[in-house]
Amino acid sequence: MAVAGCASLLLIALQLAGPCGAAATALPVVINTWAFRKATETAWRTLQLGGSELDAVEKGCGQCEIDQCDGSVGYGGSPDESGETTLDAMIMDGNTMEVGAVADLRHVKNAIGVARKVIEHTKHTLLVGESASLFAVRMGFPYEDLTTQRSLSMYSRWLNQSCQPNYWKNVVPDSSKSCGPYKRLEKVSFEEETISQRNVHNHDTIGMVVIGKSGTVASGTSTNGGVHKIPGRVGDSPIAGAGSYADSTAGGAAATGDGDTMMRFLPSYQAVEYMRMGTDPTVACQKVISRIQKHVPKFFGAVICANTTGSYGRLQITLQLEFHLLPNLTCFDCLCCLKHKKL
Ligand code: SD4
Repeated sequence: MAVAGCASLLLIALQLAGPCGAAATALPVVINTWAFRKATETAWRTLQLGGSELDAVEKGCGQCEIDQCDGSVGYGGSPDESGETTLDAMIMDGNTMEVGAVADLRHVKNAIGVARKVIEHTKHTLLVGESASLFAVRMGFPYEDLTTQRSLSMYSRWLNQSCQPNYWKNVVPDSSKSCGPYKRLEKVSFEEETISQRNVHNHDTIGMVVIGKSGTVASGTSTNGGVHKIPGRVGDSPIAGAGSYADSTAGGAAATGDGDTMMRFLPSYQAVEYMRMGTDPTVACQKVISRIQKHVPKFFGAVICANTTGSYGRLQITLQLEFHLLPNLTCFDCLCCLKHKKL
C-alpha cells in the first residue's frame, strides 16, 4: 500500500469519482461509506419492499451492525481503554429535520435501532451512556455483552504494547511510552498530532444517505468509534451535521474518519448547504474536506454527498487507496452506491 501525498490523493479521488459523481441520475439512490455492499443492498431492498427512506437507513446501517463491518461498526470492535466496546449512531429525517442519536451506548448491539426510537418515542435528540442503554431496554432491545474474543485480544495486545497508541497528551507518566493511570502535567505543550496515532483501520464507520423516488432524504451513521479511545469519548458519528445530515430541500451527506477533528467542522451540514446553493455533490465534498485540511493537514477521512436530483459524489483523504467495482453495485474506495436499478 503506497502512501501518497495529499495532492495526488486528491487528484486520484477526483478521477475515480467519474461514474459515481456523474450528472443527474434517476431516483431512488442509496449511497454509503466504504465497500459495505450488504448494507447498501439491504437499504435498497427495504425501499423496494415499500419501506420509507428512514427505514432504509435504519436497516442498511443495522446490517453493518450485525455484520460488524470491518470491525468498526457494531459489537466486538474498537475496545476502549477499559476493554469495552461502546457505540455511537444517529438517524436523520430530511423532511421533518428530526434527529435521533445515541452516544457511548453500552451493552446494546443495535445502536441505529435505538437512535430511531429516540425520534419515535421521545422529544429529545441525543441520549448517552448507560442511561441510553436503559432507554434501549425499555424500548425492548436486549441488554448484552458487546465484548468478543477479537475485542478481548485487541485489548490485551494493546496492554502488552504499553497502551500504544492512545489519545492522551500532557500527562504523567509519559503517555507515548506507558500506560496510565495518568495525571495532568502542570505545563501544557501544544504538539502537532502524528498520523500514527490513528491507524488506517480506524475509519470505517458506516454513513448512509438514502434519497427516495419523491426526493425525500434520510441519513444515518453507526460506529464503535476510535480504537482504544478514552472511556466517555464521543465522536462525530452521532452528531447531526458532523456524522451526517439530511434535508429534503437540498440533499444529504455523511462522513467517516478522524471524528475528533471532523466534528469541529460539521462537514455534513456544510456539504448539504453547498448543495443547496447548487454546488455539484463531488465539489461539495471536496470543499468541506479542503476546509478541514487547511487547519489540520494530516487529518484523514471521507465525505459522501448526494443532492435531491440523485447526483452524488465523494471525496476521501486517507492512507489507503483501494478500488472495488462490483456487478449490480458500484463501490469505490470510500463509497458504495445503488441507483434506480433492480437488484
Ligand atoms: C469516530 N468517525 O468515532 C468515527 C471513526 C470512524 O470507523 O470513522 N470509525 O471518530
